[in-house]
Amino acid sequence: MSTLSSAHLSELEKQAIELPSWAFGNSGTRFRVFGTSGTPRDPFEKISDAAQVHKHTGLAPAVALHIPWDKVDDYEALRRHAADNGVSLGTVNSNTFQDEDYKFGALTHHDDRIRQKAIDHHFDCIDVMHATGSRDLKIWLAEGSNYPGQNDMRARQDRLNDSLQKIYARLGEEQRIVLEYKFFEPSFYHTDVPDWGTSYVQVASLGDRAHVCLDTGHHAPGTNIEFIVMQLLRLGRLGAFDFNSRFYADDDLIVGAADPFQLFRILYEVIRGGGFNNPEVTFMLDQCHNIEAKIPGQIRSVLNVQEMTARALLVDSAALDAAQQAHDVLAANAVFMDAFYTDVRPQLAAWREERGLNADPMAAYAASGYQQKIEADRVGGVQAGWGA
Ligand code: PSV
Ligand code: MN
Repeated sequence: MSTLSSAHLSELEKQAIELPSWAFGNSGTRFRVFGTSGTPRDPFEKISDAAQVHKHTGLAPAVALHIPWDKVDDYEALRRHAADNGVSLGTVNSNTFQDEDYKFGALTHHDDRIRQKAIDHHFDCIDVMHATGSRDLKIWLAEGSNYPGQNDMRARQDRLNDSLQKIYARLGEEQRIVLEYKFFEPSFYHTDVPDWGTSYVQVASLGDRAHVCLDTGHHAPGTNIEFIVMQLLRLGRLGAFDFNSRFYADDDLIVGAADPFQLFRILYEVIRGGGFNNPEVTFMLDQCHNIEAKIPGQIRSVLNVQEMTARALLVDSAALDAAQQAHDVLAANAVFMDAFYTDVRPQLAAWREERGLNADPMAAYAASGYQQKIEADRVGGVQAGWGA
């Protein structure tokens, strides 16, 4: 049975996973959004909650923001609040899906006024990034059509490219765009950025600081996501992951919950392709906790990513290479499966203690009293959620 070497552990020590601010707010399905006692009322409280995840795991030093959900008067103050809590502000997500004007598109819209409004929103996001010290602007577009013939798909690609060129030109020297794709929803016939190929074509035309964001929940069932990971790393355009898991559509469930083996396979290709602990490839979560507790939900998520990374590090690459060269199909597969079936949890727990963390971050959070405190303190106000 393989064990993690000190080289593996020092790689794992550097692992960093950004948390989405919206994971701490209320969320739900289109049927119901359930309120939860203790839910943050503003972005400051979301950051405080996110900091708890880092405190107990050492894995989550940054928090991604969503504008306007996380709009504040003073971004410097938000940045200081994050620093005081031991975290930093990460990726800024734009939002062009909750405004009447965007019913038929935003960056692809045929009406110049509406398209400019959407471009201006991204300019505002870039201003926020300067204040928060964020490097990445993540763009996910809810644009497309529901019926054949409804739209000129080609003209929309051209307008999208023009819009992205203008946003890209506005970026600071150190800033980047990551363009996320999603195969359907909210549009059901065509989507303007449905797949990694479209995202790649669009970002490649912009320049070196534009990359693809791969959300693990945004593919058709059965898609070989690790192949896409391999290809984007090979092309030098994998900029970010939005990790989550899915059973059916864009379920935004806890990463590694639905299919830990898929997460393992993805992380193997990340390591193989040089994307692990590579500052060019941001690891982020994009999840919602509709029915489970939010802070422990995030703790569980980052631990799942750490566990599957540890297992992927255990793949014996020399043995794998030898088996592949010899066309020994079963031996090659066995090397993979041996690593996947290795339970790394006891070793990670012991290692956590060596680093001054609790062996069991879920239990440590439960015993900390933080949850009881926020439930008692956060009375009144409006709980944060989609649109707050
Ligand atoms: C909508 O599908 C979505 O989940 C995208 O994945 C974005 O990353 C996220 O919302 C935040 O805008
Ligand atoms: Mn996403």
